[in-house]
Amino acid sequence: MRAYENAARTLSGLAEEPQELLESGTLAELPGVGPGLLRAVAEVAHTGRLTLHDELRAKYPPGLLDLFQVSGLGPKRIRVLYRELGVDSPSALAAACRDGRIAELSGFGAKSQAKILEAVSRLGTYRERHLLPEALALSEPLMTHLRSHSAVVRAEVAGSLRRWRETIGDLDFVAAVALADRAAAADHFVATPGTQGVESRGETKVQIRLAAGMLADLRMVEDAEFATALHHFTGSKEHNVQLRARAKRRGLTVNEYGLFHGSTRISVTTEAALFERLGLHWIPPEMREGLDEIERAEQGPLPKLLEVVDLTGTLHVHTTWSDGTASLPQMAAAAKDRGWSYLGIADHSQSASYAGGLHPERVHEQWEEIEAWNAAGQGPRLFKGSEVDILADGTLDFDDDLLLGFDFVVASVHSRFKLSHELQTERIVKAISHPCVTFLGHPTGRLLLAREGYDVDLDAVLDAAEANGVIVEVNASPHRLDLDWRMLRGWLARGCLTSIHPDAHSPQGLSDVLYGVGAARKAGATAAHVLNARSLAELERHFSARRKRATRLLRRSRE
Ligand code: DGT
Ligand code: CA
Ligand code: CA
Ligand code: ZN
Repeated sequence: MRAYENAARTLSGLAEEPQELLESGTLAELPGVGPGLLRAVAEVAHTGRLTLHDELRAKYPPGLLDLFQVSGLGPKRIRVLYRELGVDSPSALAAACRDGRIAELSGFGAKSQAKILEAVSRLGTYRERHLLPEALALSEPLMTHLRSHSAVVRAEVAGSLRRWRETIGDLDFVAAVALADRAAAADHFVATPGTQGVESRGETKVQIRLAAGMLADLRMVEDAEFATALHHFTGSKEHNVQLRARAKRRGLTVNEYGLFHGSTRISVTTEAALFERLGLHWIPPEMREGLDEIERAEQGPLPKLLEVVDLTGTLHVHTTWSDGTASLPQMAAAAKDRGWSYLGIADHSQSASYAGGLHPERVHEQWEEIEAWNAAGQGPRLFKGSEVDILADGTLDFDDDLLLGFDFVVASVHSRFKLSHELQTERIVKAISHPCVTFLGHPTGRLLLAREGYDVDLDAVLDAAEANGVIVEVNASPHRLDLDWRMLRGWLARGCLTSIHPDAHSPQGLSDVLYGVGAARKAGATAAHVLNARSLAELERHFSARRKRATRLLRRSRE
């Protein structure tokens, strides 16, 4: 732990980006950075996460990590508290202080017990926003638990999670519970395993604190109010404001308590019925962002949005050939388990040495493995791809002859994030103008809640992608969700295609397509907008047409 902390401190004190330090080899020369840490930094720099860290997090209760924020507590004391007393969260710690159990521990005493209690009380463990996997992992057991109570007539997740926003502030739940049963239902809700404390509790509203400082709101309403309450707490606020204005124009009032004509309640038992009474077709929660969804739902039914089951396979996955944790056959088997008919392998290119990038000889060896797999015919069909680094000057990290041998190429930026707006734009535009590029990978390089995207003229990049027939991916890693759904709307409105890529580094990572589908749905994407919702034959046709075009263009430019 010390070693990791020291390395983090050293790194944060340096002016250069970790990627640059990795590439130049400077990182390996820094004091305290051995091969293990080097690998760890490379993994974090590239993927935004660390497998070891994920494994450790899975092994310990989530609240345990929050104990590190209690001033005066270090790893040694936390270990004693956890092992001896089962203290696994700040609230458990506070409870143990209050009943004097800390004072009895050897090495603690009454004085340090009092200090610890004070430190816990001062603790503001509220992290502002959370990534989707964390929000889902916390909401699912809560929802199941809530629905298991006999007084709960129906209950749904609302808020930004239901809208599949890329980051989540707090969780919102709406439940239909008769007035007389609310106290019992609230007792049941706050008793969900993992609850760290009750923030507030009224007759209809309960707020609890969960691991990682996440808050969850529960609203209890009459069943007759459920549809409008669910709609209200699903939001967004902007959507709600627009819907209210629409109701008003029609002489009606809508709020969380119901739909009214004067003081008369108009019965609506589902959200669909609410929309219908307001002259609208169904608006999926993902699209309720106060953009143009209400106008569109007035004109006719909204198109059927993309679903995970529409995906026929996926592209842009890594294997142990570069920085993945699973072998090529393991990744292929995992794709098959999902019922996918193809998988596009895209390990890193040669300059990405920090991510085990492949030199041309290794590329040829990998092609042999892929061809042998395909020849065996057990499926899924594997495509030979590469995630090719866009070098600082906008050239690609392999020569043209090698590039022409791939079925597809994802061009991505993994270095020089701090180039000026002009140079960054010029560099990416140049890269995706290369005829061998099939996809633009994670177009802005953002890591949600961790790193801003690079400073680039995204419109100019998208113009170039469109002009060159390059498909802009939705990188479905929940840390990225890049291209952002707001920009994706515009991209799809141009009539251009996207493709949902998990950027998976393990078999489990393939499930990340779920988040990419969420982002695509927010952008109004249907299956027709998405390359990997088409048949294997169509993908083969697309790749071979691109290769023919590239061959022609490259020959012409050589002449
Ligand atoms: P979050 O929690 O920041 O990720 O985002 P939300 O959308 O879940 O926001 P939250 O939890 O503050 O509120 C849940 C929903 O309640 C929100 O999407 C719309 C509705 N709501 C909250 N405040 C207002 C308001 O002032 N006016 C209107 N019309 N609706 C509101
Ligand atoms: Ca919320
Ligand atoms: Ca809320
Ligand atoms: Zn990448």
